[in-house]
Amino acid sequence: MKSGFAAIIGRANVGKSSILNKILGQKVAIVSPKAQTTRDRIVGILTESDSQIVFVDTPGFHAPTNKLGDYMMRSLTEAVRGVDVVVIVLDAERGITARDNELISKYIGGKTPVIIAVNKTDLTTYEALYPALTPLNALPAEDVIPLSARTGFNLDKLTATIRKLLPEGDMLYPADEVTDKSLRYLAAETIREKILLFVQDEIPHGVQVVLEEFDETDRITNISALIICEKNSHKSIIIGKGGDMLKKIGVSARKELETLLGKQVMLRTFVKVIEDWRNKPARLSELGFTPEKHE
Ligand SMILES: Nc1nc2c(ncn2[C@@H]2O[C@H](COP(=O)(O)OP(=O)(O)O)[C@@H](O)[C@H]2O)c(=O)[nH]1
Ligand SMILES: [Mg+2]
Repeated sequence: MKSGFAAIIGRANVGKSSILNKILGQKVAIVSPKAQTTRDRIVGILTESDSQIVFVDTPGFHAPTNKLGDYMMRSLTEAVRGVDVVVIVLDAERGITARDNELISKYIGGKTPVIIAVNKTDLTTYEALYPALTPLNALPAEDVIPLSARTGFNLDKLTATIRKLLPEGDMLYPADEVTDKSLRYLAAETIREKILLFVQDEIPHGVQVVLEEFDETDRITNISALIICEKNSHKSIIIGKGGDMLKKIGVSARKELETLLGKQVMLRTFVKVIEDWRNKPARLSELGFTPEKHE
């Protein structure tokens, strides 16, 4: 039996969470076209007959502009500490940026083996990708793997390469566990994902969703969600004309939650303003970003 931890890191939007979800065949991390969708480390567990890979999904590597960003970068650093393998994800379509190179030079050549995963190959051609792979192949990485979270291309190669690098050991989590996050957490995140998808511009970056009620019975789950945003003007946009936007968010989230929970969901949403919460340490910890976790 082999078991161990593999951290998935990379700049925003390269598809870290998508790769994890596709490998697990289950959505444990929300995904969106906007940067900084993932705010915390999320564990996803792949158990097979002779191995257990514990993936650690992380926030995108960026230069923080507020205290939430500081928290996210601390969470990234912590997530990488002590893992057996680091997977650096790059974006095949966008190419290698200065930010990618920063991460590469930070982690490659250290004591933890690094795999470079070049994601989104479905958006490019071999001819276009090949020149970008050449310099990567010269790096002291365990392997450079072109792959696609969308189509699933080469994800088996990624897991096989990780497996080879893991130490011998017993399972670290129960075999039937897929994530360290609760259904309650996944439910709140599902609602936040719909806000990231439907609400324009920068507004969703200042949104956090808190569940005030999560009450599961045999037939139905009652959920009350508080959507926190930073300004009154944002609140009006999230609610929309005649409540249209909030309704759209609610309907879309409810459908997904019914699939996740396998039963009917009664979802009620409320919007509340907490000015500049992303810069207030007390508010951050109230909203689930607890600094204690990173001591
Ligand atoms: N075409 C394509 N899009 C992808 C792929 N992987 C992720 N995406 C998209 O890229 C965006 C960012 O994905 P996400 O997983 O949230 O990236 P993260 O910020 O690195 O976790 C989303 O819109 C995804 O649907 C892929 O392999 N192919
Ligand atoms: Mg993510």
